[in-house]
Amino acid sequence: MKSLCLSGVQPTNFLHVGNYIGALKQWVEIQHRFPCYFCIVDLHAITVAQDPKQLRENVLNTAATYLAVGIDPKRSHVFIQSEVHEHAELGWILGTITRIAELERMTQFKDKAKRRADNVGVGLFTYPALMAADILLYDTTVVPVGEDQMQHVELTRTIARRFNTTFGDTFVIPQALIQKQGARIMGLDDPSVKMSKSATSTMNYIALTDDDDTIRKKIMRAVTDSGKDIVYDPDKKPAVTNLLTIFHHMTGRTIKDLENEFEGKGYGDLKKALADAVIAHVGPIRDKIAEYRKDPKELMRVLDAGRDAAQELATTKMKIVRERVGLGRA
Ligand code: ATP
Ligand code: LTN
Repeated sequence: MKSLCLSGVQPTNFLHVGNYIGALKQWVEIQHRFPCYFCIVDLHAITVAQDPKQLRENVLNTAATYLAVGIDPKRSHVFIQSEVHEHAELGWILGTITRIAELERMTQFKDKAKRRADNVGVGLFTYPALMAADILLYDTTVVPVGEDQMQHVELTRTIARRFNTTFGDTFVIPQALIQKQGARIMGLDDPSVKMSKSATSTMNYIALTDDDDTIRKKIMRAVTDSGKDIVYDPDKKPAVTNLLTIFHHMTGRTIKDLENEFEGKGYGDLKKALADAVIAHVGPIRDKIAEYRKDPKELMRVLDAGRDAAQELATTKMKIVRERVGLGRA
């Protein structure tokens, strides 16, 4: 079976180092091994209210970010989910074989629904069926994501198997690809919750577009643990563990090496060095994002080519799906 990689990010805000470490950094490596499709999932973004003008800005910022971190459009296809209509169509079909009880178990739904109790749209609930469509439409074998998406990929596998059993072998069963360290970067202001684009405080995350001063300020103000040892211990030292994990991903240095360097030193020393490391790594990415946004011609060209490549596979797959399910006329 041919390997194919697909993943996506919601254009709900500027991407942050959690998105980068948990997802995008893996994409950059994977594109040298498999054909890759990276989408900007705007249909998912509207499962919570978005300002229409801002959404379009966010779509382009997200595309610019993909390229700025090193997604190579000569190797990988970058496209906007809503521009390939088959995503919505297959999402609907898969929704008809997805069980309410399965969707009720999704922790992302439970978290997001809790935060806006009086304003939960049906789309937020059926979100995983659309994500399954994104993945299954392309015979995806590998889905590189952060840990929070594991449950959605598991459900995608269940839905694919159910469809195959009911209608005949149609979909490839995909697999999530999750990093060992860094699959769940925590908030700088609260190491008990994941770093998130939609966090209420901007102190929660380091955006890939933050300027040097902002990066330094956010890191220097990051919450730390009691005690003063700088050791990797997710249970006893969640905040320091998070800072060490980010440090590891920004520099490639091992956690052991970092623990040795900071033995006998204070949290302030760790934070100063981490701020330097993040600025050195994120600075060039930020500058490239700005370049792509200033001259959108290249971005448009990449998104057009990506859409056309995705459309070709999506058209072929949906023809089979319609036939298997018995939709329309022969
Ligand atoms: P939102 O807050 O709008 O839901 P988000 O910041 O959680 O957004 P997504 O668009 O949902 O980001 O996720 C994009 C990718 O980044 C996914 O693969 C997701 O698993 C990964 N990701 C998101 N947050 C983190 C994190 N804190 N640590 C590691 N990976 C993450
Ligand atoms: N739910 C994902 C975004 C997403 C996705 C996908 C990721 C939508 N469709 C397909 C991988 C493959 C999230 O990051 N919140």
